[in-house]
Amino acid sequence: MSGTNTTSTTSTTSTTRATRASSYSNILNCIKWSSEKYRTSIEFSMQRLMTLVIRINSTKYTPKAKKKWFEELAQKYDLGPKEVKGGFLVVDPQNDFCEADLPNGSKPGLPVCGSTKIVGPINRFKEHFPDSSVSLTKDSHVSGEITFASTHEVDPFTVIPVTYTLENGDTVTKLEMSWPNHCIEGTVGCELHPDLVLTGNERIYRKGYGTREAYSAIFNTLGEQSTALLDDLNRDDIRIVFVSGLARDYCVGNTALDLAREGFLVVLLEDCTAFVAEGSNDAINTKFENPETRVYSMKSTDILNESYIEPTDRLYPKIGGGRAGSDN
Ligand code: VGL
Repeated sequence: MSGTNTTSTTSTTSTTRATRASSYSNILNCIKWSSEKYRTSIEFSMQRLMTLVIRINSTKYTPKAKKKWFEELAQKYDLGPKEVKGGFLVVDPQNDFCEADLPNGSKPGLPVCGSTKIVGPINRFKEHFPDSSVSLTKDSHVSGEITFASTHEVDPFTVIPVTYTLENGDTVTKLEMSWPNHCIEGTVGCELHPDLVLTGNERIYRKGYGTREAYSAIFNTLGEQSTALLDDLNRDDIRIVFVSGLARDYCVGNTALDLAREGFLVVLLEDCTAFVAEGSNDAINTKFENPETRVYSMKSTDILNESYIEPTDRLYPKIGGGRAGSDN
């Protein structure tokens, strides 16, 4: 499945959801416990925890160093290897959401303020992950899309009633934001930003295509599971998901909240996301701020804290057949 678009739809069993939820609450209990024990704030404990998680998952350090960090983490937080398996998700990093003119000289469909600034931090964070734990999503529309303002002949950014037909023939009407045309499949605006460093082996999921709008990378706006992302994360035992991309107030936000509801520990990388419009979707921001929703906001640069890393902990690309670290 690597490097291919996937559109298959399957459902999660309540058992897997319960298992993840319980491993998640184990992580939380440990953080609370450790913050009391070490008299640090929960935020500090979370940051140290995430720094260790990244190092243990990273492709950039020696197995020996990773073992040392895992032991620190296992001792401090009482976590097993499965519980610290991390994945990196980049939501909709597409040309149409970027601020600059597109590579073909045309204007982006739905430019997101500050979007260009996030590409560098995303690339630097991504360097730590093997391709198999990196997922990207692509907003994938057709012209005449159900939530395009042009389809309804209204001004973009007006809220409109949209009627969806369910499989059994019933209809559901929902209020939806109407958008300028964007991310139409086959156009340059739908393509991934050219400055993203990709190998082609990352997992890519299409969302928002067909007769349903989808902001979340897991469920569409009717709550139907619309990608295989959830099943893939689950199958790979990924329990902690670092979320980045565009836009924080829509697709990133809804994805982060859905992942948290599904029992994952979700870390939203503040400096790796940008808003369609600051304050445009206060409901989502309020949910992030609520500790019950379990979405932790942190800066990627704080997590990638490189202090206390010995030169011998690092794996360098082989130059002249040598490397700084040892392999055991
Ligand atoms: C998005 C608005 C409309 C997003 C997609 O990717 O956040 N926002 N469609």
